[in-house]
Parts: sequence; C-alpha cells; structure tokens
Amino acid sequence: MLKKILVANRGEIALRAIRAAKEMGIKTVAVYSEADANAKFVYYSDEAHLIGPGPAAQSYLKMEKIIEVAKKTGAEGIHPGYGFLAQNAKFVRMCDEAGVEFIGPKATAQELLGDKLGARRSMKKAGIPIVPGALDAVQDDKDALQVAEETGYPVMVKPAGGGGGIGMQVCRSKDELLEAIKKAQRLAASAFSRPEVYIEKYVEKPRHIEIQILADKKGNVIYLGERECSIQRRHQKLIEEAPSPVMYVDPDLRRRMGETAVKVAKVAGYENAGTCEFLYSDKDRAFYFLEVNSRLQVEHPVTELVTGIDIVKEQYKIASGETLSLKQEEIRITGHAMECRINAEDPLNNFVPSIGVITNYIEPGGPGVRVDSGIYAGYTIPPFYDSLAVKLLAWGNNRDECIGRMRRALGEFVIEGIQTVIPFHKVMMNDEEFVKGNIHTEFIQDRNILEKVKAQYEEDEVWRKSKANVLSKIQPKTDEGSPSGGQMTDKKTVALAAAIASYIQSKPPKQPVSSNWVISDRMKNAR
Ligand code: MV4
Repeated sequence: MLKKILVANRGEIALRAIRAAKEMGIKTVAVYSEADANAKFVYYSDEAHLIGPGPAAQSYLKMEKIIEVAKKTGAEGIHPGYGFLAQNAKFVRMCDEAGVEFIGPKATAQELLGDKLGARRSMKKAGIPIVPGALDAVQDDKDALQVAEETGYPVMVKPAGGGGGIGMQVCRSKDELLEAIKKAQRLAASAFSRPEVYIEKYVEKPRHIEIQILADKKGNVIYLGERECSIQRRHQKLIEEAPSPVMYVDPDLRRRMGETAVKVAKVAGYENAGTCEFLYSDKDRAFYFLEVNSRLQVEHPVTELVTGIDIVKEQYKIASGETLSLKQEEIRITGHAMECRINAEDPLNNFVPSIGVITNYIEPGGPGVRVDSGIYAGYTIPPFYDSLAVKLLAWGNNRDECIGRMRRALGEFVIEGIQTVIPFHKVMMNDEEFVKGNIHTEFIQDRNILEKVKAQYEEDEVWRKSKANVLSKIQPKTDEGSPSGGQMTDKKTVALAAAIASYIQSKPPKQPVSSNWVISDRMKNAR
C-alpha cells in the first residue's frame, strides 16, 4: 500500500482525498497557492507546501513544481482530484518518468478518451451504442450539409478535442448548421487547440445518466450503479442523484448500462475510478454512450451513499496494485441519495461568482446528511478558482425521504457574507415535477425555476432577520493598519472581488483586453 501521497488539488476535493488517506494510515502532502494559505485542506494535511501565487497557472497547474515537491517529500503517489491536472496525459507521463504513481488512469487511456471523436470510433467498432451521426470531423460545408441531411435535423455540433459541453451547439436547419460549425471551430481551436468538430443527432430533452466504474491494474472492472445528473445550468451540474428515477420504472436498465460501461472501460484499457456518461431518451427508452470522464468526479459521494463503498479508498488500493476486492454480485444499491452543489454564486444575478469573507457558517447535520465542505466561518473565498464551496448530500430509504431530508438540511444551512445557490435548491426540492422524478437536461429553463428563486430568497431573508438576534457573526475588520496579517489578506481579496465583479458586469469587449490578469474560467463563464 502507498505510504505517503501528495494531493495536487485544493478545496473540498483535496480534503476528501486527505480524509480517505488518513483513515487508511497514508500520510498526506498538500500543495497550496498563496490564496489558499488559510484553507481547510492545508490544515488537515500532514504537511503542506506553498507552490506559487493564486492564479492556477502559477500554482496548481505547475507540473514540474508539483512533482518536485512529491520527490522532495517522499510522496509515492499523486491524487489529482478533479479539474487542474486530473486529465492531463502529459502530467501522467511526467509522473511515470519521475517514478511517482499517478492515482488515476494511464496516459494512453487518457489520450484515447480525451479524443472524443476517436473514442466514438473505438466504441462503435466494439459494438457500444453511440449517438447516431458522423465518425469523422467535418471537412467542408458540403460534407457538413450531407452528414446533417443523412442524420436528420436537429443535429449537434461538437468539438473533437473536448467534452463537458464547451463549444457544443444545437442546429435545427441548414442555415444554423453552417454558422454553428464556423463558431464551434473557432471555440474549439481556442479551448482545446484543435479546431475539428463533428456532427451528431441531437437527442431532445434527454436525461444525463452516468455509470461509476472501478477498474484494477489486472483488467477487472465493476460498475457501482448510476447517477442521474440532468439538473444542470450551462453545462454546470447542480443536482445529482442515485438511483436515476428511470431505474424505478425499468429495473433492468442499470444492468444493461452498467455492462456497457464495463465494456467501454475494457476497450479503453481503463484503470482506477472513472465514469461513463450516457444520454437516455425517455421517448425511445434508449441510451447512448457519450464520453468517459477519466477522473474522480465531483458527484462521486452520491454513489458512496447508496453503495457504502469509499471510492477514494478504492482508488488508493488500485494505485497500490491491489486486485479489486469487490465482486459485481456484491454491489447493492440501498436507498436513495442526492447531492446539491452549493456554489458561491448569486442565483439572482446570473450566477455571478460571489467572493469574500464568510461571516457566519453553520452546517446542517442529523440523520442521513453528509457535508463535504472546503469553507468555514471567517474563511475568505478567493477569486481564482471554481465556485463550488460545499457539497450537501442527503440519503433516505427512498427518494421521498431523501428529498425531505435535503429540504430540511437546506433549511438548517446558514452561510452568510457571500451569496450561494441555496435558494435555487430550495425551489427545486419543492418543484412538483422534480419531486415526481420527471427531470431532463432542459428542466431549469422549461420549468422557469430561476423566476421562482427571488421569492425564495426574500422568504429566506425575512426568516434570517426574524432570527438575527440568535446567531453571532464575525465582524470583518475594515480599519486601516490592522495588525493582523490574516485580516490584511482578507482586505486585499475583498478589493480584488470588487474589481472582478465590476469587470464581469461590464460589457464584454469585442477585442480581448490585453492584461497580465489571469481571470479564472468561472469568471469568464459568468460574463
Ligand atoms: C448531447 C445532447 C443531446 N444530443 N449530444 C453536454 C455535455 C456533454 N457531456 C454532452 N452533452 C450533451 N450532448 C447529443 N447528440 C445533450 C447534452 C447535454 C445537454 C444539452 C443541452 C443542455 C443541457 C445539457 C445537459 C447535459 C447534456
């Protein structure tokens, strides 16, 4: 078994990786940026090393630096978390060369699965059901029109180089198609440095269902059931659950999807934990392979709650060369689990990131509640990173009990000083169609959920004010020349937050402004 690992990430997922290691007696090394000096994961790690300034390009993406810390500290493995270096084949190769175990799939599997069009070809050849459409990149307008005609409108244009929804466009006619292709090629070239795009049949209002898999180094692969992740906004998942509500209607679907995912993993020579994404059409009762996420995912705890399996511990065991100790027949799904992503974003203002000092923080608890949080009272949310602050999970014997607990837990949660998406989740947990499980990927728009969030927010404010005398708060210091270094950092971050907020709210310029500022992706997305 690995004796010491380095966690090459931050926030709640760094903490998650540290917690599993601690329970197994594995020593942990954290690496952190200047902006994360006061973070929980730094505090909970056995040792922590500063690797650079706040912007990720100068810290969490510094491959040589991170490997250097691993070598220096005697860490035998690197857990990449999600994002940053988790799906970077070059980094995996560098780990291999340095003799450090990358806790995740090999570089070859990362490359095969990172090429979405290549993966589509390999999976089609292996008999995996894929969405109808092209197996090659668009050559020219004539070629595009022909493929779309054969496939039948509406179609979706997708970049070959990357998934996750970036640069994808729906086209309902010839005219839309030619426009979309040009735009998608431009986006793909800048986001993935590969301009190729391809055409698929657009599946209308599908469910997004994914299968969690575990694969050891000896070719054994099992599936841990599914998660439904249909509740998304602009390709950002907000709610995930297991089982998918469709599994209550078609109990054999899990086995069919699960066995398909296992086959996908075997075709790709996959190892460690991973997720196979599918689209499911209620109308056709059919599922289609989309892509593999070759990393531990944000929503993995949903599966942990219904299977009782600690996925991160399994990752460490697999990376250490152990044979999977779990057999497919031993995997049981018990009850229902749900995750609400509590982003530090303002749901009343286009989900613009909200940063600053947490002046009050009280976590929910009680039966069936799990909180994976990177924040605490007095902590300052830095502006450089993803806005996911807390993952709130509920488990129940059935979906109704699970939703009841989630509603109760959301009601207990106190987070002050910043805006969060808690009011959005409260609206969702009371939506009639959501409660029935009638969800799909266009649910938030179709049900006008965002229009109901303001009323919820105001209701919360009335409650908060009526109880203001009960809970104490941290008073952020604003006076000049404070002797406390920590407060100085807070002041700087708050000033930065104000600058970024005004930047976001300004109209996007035609020409990109040249500046030495590094604006994080979430800031760009908010514009
Ligand atoms: C699709 C699709 C419908 N038809 N492909 C988006 C993320 C990426 N992993 C795959 N995605 C989709 N691919 C075809 N052929 C629907 C999605 C999709 C989606 C589309 C619009 C709005 C929200 C969505 C949420 C999840 C998936």
